[in-house]
Formats: sequence, structure tokens, C-alpha cells
Amino acid sequence: MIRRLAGGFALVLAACTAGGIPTSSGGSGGVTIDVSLTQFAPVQTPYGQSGGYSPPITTVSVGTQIHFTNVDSFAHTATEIPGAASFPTGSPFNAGALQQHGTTLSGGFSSGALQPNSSSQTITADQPGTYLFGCFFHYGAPMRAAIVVQ
Ligand SMILES: [Cu+2]
Repeated sequence: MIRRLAGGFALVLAACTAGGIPTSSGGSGGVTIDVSLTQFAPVQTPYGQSGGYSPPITTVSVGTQIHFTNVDSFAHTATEIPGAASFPTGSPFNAGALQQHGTTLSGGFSSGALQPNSSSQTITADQPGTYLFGCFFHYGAPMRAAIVVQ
């Protein structure tokens, strides 16, 4: 039992370290948001319940380049939720989410159906603000998260 607890603690520390990298990134560095419904359990955020992406909240400077990498074994999307201050109750997406589009956060974006072990297009954090996004397939799981551009 003690060994099991110690292992869990180490895992939490590792997760915190990994999550800290994007937050401390400067404007010119690239940031990866990992995508996995099975690995990233739901957590509470100021925007509502997040899940399926790591980190749940990615904080970056203006100019940072962001991409999503699917580390799961099945397909997901990372699709902007337009004009929302918190996660809507029902899915905000339509089939347009399945088409990869957008290279800036302010212009709106979707990764399209991102297959396992593949990465999205690069998306530039072009303007300060809070950008919510989620998965077309699993929005209610929940599978949604936030990017804060400072
Ligand atoms: Cu998904």
C-alpha cells in the first residue's frame, strides 16, 4: 500500500513538471498540447470541467506557436469554441470541426480528425485572450480545455 502511494505521488510530480513547461514558455517557443481522452482525467477549471487535453489550461505569450499531438489510440479533434467564457453544456460543434482549418487562435481553428500519433497544424497565439476548445467526438466526456494568451 505504501509503495503504491509513493508511486502515485511520483506520477503527480512528473505530471506537474510536464504541465509547467508550456506555462513558462516565452513568445518564440513552440508549445505542444497532448490529446488523450484515456490519459487525461477530468479536472475542474475556472471555465468548467476540463478533460482529455494536457495541460487543461495552457498559458502562453503572444506569438507562441501551438500544436496538438494525439497521444491516444483513436481519433480526436481540437476545435475552438467561439465566443464562450465557459464550456457550454451541450456540444458547440458542427461537422466543420472535421475539416482542418485555422492558423491563428483569434481566427478560429480546428485540427480536423487527428489520428493517433499525429500532430495538428501550427496555430499562432496571435492576440491576448482566453480561447476554449474541445473535441468534436467526445465534447461531453468531457473533452475540452483552454489556452490563455497573455
Ligand atoms: Cu475526442
